[in-house]
Amino acid sequence: MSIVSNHLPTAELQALDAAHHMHPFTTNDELATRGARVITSAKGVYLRDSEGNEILDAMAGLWCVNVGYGRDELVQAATRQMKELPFYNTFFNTTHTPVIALAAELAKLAPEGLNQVFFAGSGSEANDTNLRMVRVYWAEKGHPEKSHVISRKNGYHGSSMGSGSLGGMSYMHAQGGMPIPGIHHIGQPDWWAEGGDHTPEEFGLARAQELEAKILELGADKVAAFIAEPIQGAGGVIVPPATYWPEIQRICEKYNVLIIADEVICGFGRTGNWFGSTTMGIKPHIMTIAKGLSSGYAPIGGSIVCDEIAEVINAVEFNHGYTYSGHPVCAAVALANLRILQDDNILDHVNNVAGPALHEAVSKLAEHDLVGGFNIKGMMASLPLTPHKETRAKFATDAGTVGFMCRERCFANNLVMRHVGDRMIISPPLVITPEEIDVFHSRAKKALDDTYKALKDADMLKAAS
Ligand code: PXG
Repeated sequence: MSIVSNHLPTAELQALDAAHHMHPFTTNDELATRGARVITSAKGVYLRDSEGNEILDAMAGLWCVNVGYGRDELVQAATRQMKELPFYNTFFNTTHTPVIALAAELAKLAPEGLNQVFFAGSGSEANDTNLRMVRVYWAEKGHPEKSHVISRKNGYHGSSMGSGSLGGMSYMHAQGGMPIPGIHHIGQPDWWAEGGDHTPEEFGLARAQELEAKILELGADKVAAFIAEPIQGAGGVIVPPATYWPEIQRICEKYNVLIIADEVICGFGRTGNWFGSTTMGIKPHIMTIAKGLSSGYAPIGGSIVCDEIAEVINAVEFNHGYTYSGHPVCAAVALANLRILQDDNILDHVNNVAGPALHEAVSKLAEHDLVGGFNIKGMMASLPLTPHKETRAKFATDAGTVGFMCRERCFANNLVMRHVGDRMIISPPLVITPEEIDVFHSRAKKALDDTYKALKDADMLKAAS
């Protein structure tokens, strides 16, 4: 076997990567000509690459490394569990202590009435579980036709056939036969991009009422559930207007439609509470969890299910599950991660220290000529880029061109900010300190200055007509 280690020159690692590794959501041929960035190690909020750069990770990996890199407690938990019981399944009438402890802890942390957990290996798998579970629930209640699910354009729920169909990403639907039948998408509450002359409150209400219109169009007796992220993440950190969620809640109650809150990004402290549902005042029947559940140290996801649904599902054999449902090592790591979040009072840190500091940094960045405003809740934020602040104008270039240019200049300044179209996204580890947020601010400011200059030089500061 060839030895591949961090000691190899970057170019050799890149060549091997290009020869054999197909990256997700990537034009691999294009990447092969540039070479992938090779990350070699990480500590706290900083990544190190194969060229020795120390990069501030303002995306917490992929919205997940909530407790930061290099937490020895998580390494110890995995090591202990690997030695004791590296794997056993949770099928065939068996269980094990890590999964028992994790399910019990999640029931304690979840909102009242959500007390049972079905485990999966990822957010995508968990949402596939949810799709089947709500359909089985209604079928068992004597309403098999109550099977349609309503979701939102530009929502993200995963990449499998089921979860990708629940998601509303048109570029995903364009490939491979998605969405599957029985899933319907309504408009998103993105006031900044789509609100026009409406106030945010009017717009939030109007977008929520699209749900009522869709339920009436399909027939309330056909609609099983509505699924949404409390705050859209991959869609661009879209914090809905205050009128949105109360109206959604009212509509779902009126028509007996279940609410699935996808907490994969919002969960575990990201919005300042254990769950985004609490922050946004949602009463969900099912919550999807993953990412921050283990701070990304081990792949684990799941569905936290309300008593009413659990009672029905538990009375039958639900023919569903994954080899790694409740994987003991992942469960042990998740449990240790939840302990860190509690022992280190990370929610307090988010609410009283890091959240306010990030708010200040982001609002200062929003003063930049290239930035049209900002969205923030807790430790997730976005900065929409615009050629004209006052009108929230879009760029004349294809959506994403300017965002990509800015992301590249972030990298050049040792900062990871992701772009969604022409919006810059910020979702750092929750443990980030005010001093590290200062570093974030100065690198982000420099990246914005560099982008602005490049746009000016190329005569690209033009609004779409
Ligand atoms: N729900 C939500 C809200 C997510 O953000 C998933 C489900 C799917 O989870 P898994 O573990 O199957 O990936 C996600 C994942 C991005 C990006 O570029 C975001 C996600 C995944 C990949 C990329 O912002 N979110």
